Amino acid sequence: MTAIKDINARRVWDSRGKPTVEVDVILENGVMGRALAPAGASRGTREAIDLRDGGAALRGQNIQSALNSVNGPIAASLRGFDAQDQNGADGAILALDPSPLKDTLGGNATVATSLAVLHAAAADAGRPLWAHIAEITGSSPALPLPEIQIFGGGAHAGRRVDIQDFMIMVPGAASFDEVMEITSEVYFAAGDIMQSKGKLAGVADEGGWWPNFSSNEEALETLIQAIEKAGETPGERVVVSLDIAASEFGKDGWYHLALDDRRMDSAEMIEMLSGWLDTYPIVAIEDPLSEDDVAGTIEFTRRFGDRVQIIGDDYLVTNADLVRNAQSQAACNAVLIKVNQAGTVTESFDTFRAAREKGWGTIVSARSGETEDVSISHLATGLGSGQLKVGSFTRSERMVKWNECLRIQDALGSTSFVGGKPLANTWWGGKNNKETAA
Ligand code: 2PG
Ligand code: MG
Repeated sequence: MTAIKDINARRVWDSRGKPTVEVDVILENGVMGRALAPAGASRGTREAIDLRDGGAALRGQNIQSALNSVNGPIAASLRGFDAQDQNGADGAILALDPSPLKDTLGGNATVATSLAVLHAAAADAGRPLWAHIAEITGSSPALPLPEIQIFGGGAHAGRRVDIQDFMIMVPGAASFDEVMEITSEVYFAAGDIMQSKGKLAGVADEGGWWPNFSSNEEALETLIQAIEKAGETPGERVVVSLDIAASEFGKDGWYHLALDDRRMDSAEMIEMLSGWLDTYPIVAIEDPLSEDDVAGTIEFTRRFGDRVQIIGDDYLVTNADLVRNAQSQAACNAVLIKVNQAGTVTESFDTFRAAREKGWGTIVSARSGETEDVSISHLATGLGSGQLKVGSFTRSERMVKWNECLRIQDALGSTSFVGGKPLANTWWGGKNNKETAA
């Protein structure tokens, strides 16, 4: 056992220039672990909250109250605790704030502390974080398949398009390295096409291009053209994935696409997505319906669950109970894992296990507000989650995560990459790709 000697929180700044929480956990032997809290913009209503001070200063975004949670009650309760007992440390945090949304301590306080304990324990055990995570969860480590944003939309681009993330995956690549190479070609091809058509308006919150499209479908068409311009055949090595983030424009069973000036009920929304699934090589779709549209999500899963990955983000908020409930209703077949939605590492592991028990897909994900923290690259690898979603292919708070995976690749070997498998044998070899693969 190595006891926690001290815990210090300080204010640092995230990728949006907003204050966030950084926590140092220092052990008796001088070993230290450090982690930073990310922040979402399109947040699920049931996820752990970020405690912010309100008031006029810093637009109400200051986090002194969250720092006080860490430096006060959390530090007092964890001092002397065995850093190797992640479960126990997280249990002690939860005992201080049993509220479902962590609104007493703040999810930003709890997530940074919980992850810092994990880092300290890994350093104390003398192993890389990914190896520590694999060890304590009994998982087989593997380099994840990246899900990479090419255009941003929704809450991340002034709602310039309604759909939030237009992404690619490169399951046909032989290594993580090759995924990066192909992604770079597609990303810049997309920028060139948009520039030449006068559709380029800058870069969105997560580093994807900020589009000036006149319809959501134009974004999809342009993505396909970019894949082709990069010398690839869409649906072969490179496939498409979307985060609809439908809670941002859907409520009470109604959906309003501002760009297309279209109001739809749940059934019409499903029909529109069905058309996209038939037309484009889309293999994964996140939050296709809003978080309050349970019937729609069940219906969407019934119709398309055998051919695409249907990922719950705002719908499941990294909550093991919500995952089990969705499984019993046959809603979704995969879950996004965001540690700050749950609030602690242990709760995120529980959600991961609940998903895996029923054969669900698991995608470790960043937030739109990010930092230099690379914990999620290690989490995705150590858990063998299968996929990692980080945002786009520019800006250091994104690239630092991809680059960390490349360093892990050196340690693990390129054969540990989950992609490179024959398409027809995988979930991404869904209908669209089986036709191409046949
Ligand atoms: C999402 C994330 C990342 P945010 O919806 O999946 O793209 O966005 O962090 O704003 O919730
Ligand atoms: Mg999402």
